[in-house]
Amino acid sequence: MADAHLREWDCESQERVIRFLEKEGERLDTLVILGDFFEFWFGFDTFAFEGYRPVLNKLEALVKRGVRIRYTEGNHDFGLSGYFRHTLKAHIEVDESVIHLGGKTIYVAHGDLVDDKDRLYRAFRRVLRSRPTYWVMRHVGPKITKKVASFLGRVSLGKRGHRSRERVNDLFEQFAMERLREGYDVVILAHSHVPQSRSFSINGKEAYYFNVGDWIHHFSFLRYQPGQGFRMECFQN
Ligand SMILES: [Mn+2]
Repeated sequence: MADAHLREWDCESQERVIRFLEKEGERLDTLVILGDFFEFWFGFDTFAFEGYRPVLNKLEALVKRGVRIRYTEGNHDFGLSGYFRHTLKAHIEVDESVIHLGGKTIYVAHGDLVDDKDRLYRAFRRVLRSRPTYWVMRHVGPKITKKVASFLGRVSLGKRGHRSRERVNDLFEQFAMERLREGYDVVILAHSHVPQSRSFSINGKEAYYFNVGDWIHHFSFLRYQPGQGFRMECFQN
């Protein structure tokens, strides 16, 4: 799952995710978070997100029951170490990564780098996710950093409207096709906030692209079950 964009102290959106995790927790082996689970998270030296307590308590309970968490950083949650690594024992990926499941090679990424023409964003991302910036953020602390983050969040929200949904879906599909042609069996992305499930035949081989969608409008997720493969689903709450 991805793109819940949970906000601190926002009980309603957190409660929905909590109900989902409660329902699935019993049979869940690994929870894969594909970024932007939080509207903002940064790995400060000390715990700085009391407002996420309800959902974090749920994650801690799952981990205690033996569920593993695998977290790919998004463009709103990064520098993840500290709490996620130490308390939740999460496996953290900063960028794209590869998962092997049931004999398939799976490419996973948040998806904020899908548009290779968006040079401005790429430059911004490089600066934002650099050692000097991380040093400054840790140095000025959570209070100021959160204020700056919420300002930047509002700016990026205004920018989002420029591209039509079709154009965004096309971009993501194209990107997925390129990875599939490179030899991956499955490509899983997020970030577009639109659930997608496509199958292709590449060199006579079945290949799949999934976008896990979001938890703002769709409450969608991708389930993998051994023997049954992948299936996009929506949480009915
Ligand atoms: Mn995103």
